[in-house]
Amino acid sequence: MIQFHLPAMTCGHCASRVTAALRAADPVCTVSIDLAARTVSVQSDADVEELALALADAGYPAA
Ligand SMILES: [Cu+2]
Repeated sequence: MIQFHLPAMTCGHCASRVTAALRAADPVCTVSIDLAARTVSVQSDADVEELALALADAGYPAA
């Protein structure tokens, strides 16, 4: 389980963009979002770096 804190993730629209970015990096990952805490938990065999890069590219850099 990998967890990222994404300060830019503020609403449901952001949450779906974050999910889409992670799915693009790893189609079979499991994504769980806590909007209030602005965190996303990802279950994935992909590289943490790769997931972080996908998030940053989508406009949601990890803090
Ligand atoms: Cu938003």
